[in-house]
Amino acid sequence: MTAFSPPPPAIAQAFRLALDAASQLAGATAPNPPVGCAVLAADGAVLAVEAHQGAGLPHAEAAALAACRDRWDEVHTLVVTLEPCNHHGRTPPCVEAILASPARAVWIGARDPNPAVAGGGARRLATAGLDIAFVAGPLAAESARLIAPFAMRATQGRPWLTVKQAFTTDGSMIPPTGAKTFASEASLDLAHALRRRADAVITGSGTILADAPLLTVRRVADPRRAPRRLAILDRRGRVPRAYLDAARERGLEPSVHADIPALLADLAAGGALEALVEAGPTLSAAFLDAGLWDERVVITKAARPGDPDTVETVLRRPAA
Ligand code: AOF
Ligand code: ZN
Repeated sequence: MTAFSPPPPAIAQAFRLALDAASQLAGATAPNPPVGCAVLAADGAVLAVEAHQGAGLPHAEAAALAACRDRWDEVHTLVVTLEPCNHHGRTPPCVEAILASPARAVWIGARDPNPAVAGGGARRLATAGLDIAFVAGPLAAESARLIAPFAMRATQGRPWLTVKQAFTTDGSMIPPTGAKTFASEASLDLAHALRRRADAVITGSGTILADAPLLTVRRVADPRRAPRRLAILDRRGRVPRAYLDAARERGLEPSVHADIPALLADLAAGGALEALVEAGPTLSAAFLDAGLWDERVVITKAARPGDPDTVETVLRRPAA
């Protein structure tokens, strides 16, 4: 690669744009991963930034190149959060679109864990004479984190599991009498952002019987088009049909399961990449104790009214 064309800060800035564009679509693309792509001119000018909008729609690279039609001859470098695909799926291979463009270089954030792609896209582009580089450091880690749910389903056959819990400072998960939550406005925004990026919410019959939670995304914009799954662990068939019907009317797709492995297998088979466990203490502990979690988000209510809640996020295995 001609060392400074475009200059390294322009590449880093392009990764930032591509990662941010893709993150907006996390939770909307299943069973495909969220992917972002920026196209640069030789001097680093940004010609286009696009994200993959969902399965069956154009991949990020194809969309970004299509957005460069007016400045086609300036297309020089693609910066993409995921290795370009080299296979015919629901859409044609991105490597073909790249090879049909004037692009000479491609920067890649993460390798594609899809066995149908696995290294093939980067190799193919390199063989055709393009300069191919894999970004390193925090941008590589962010790119890997973005596709971690997709990789989890592809390699482990289960969705990425985020377990969200909220506690008072005395360690209780139970809200005061008459309230469904004790969380602050900021913590509620966070809870809805976590739901937005999930393809499924997992809860238990106890929580439903106690709170009848809505479990929809309301406080943040949600680009998702398909119904979000609501997977309920209910060994004894206690959840009333009326709750399931009302959930469907809210745009959710409820299902009832007798055990956790069956629930997870069903979600993965349905294409879910990420599931958010929003459950009471017993079911949350069941996931955590079985090692069935990838990310834990613990919200602790501030002791003094008006103070911000503390939020702790822990990844079980940090990305790359
Ligand atoms: C990319 N760019 O934006 C995405 C990729 O059925 P298809 O044609 O949509 O292909 C889906 C596979 O392509 C998916 O499993 C993953 O390996 C890759 N996703 N690849 O180059 C994209 N979304
Ligand atoms: Zn592709």
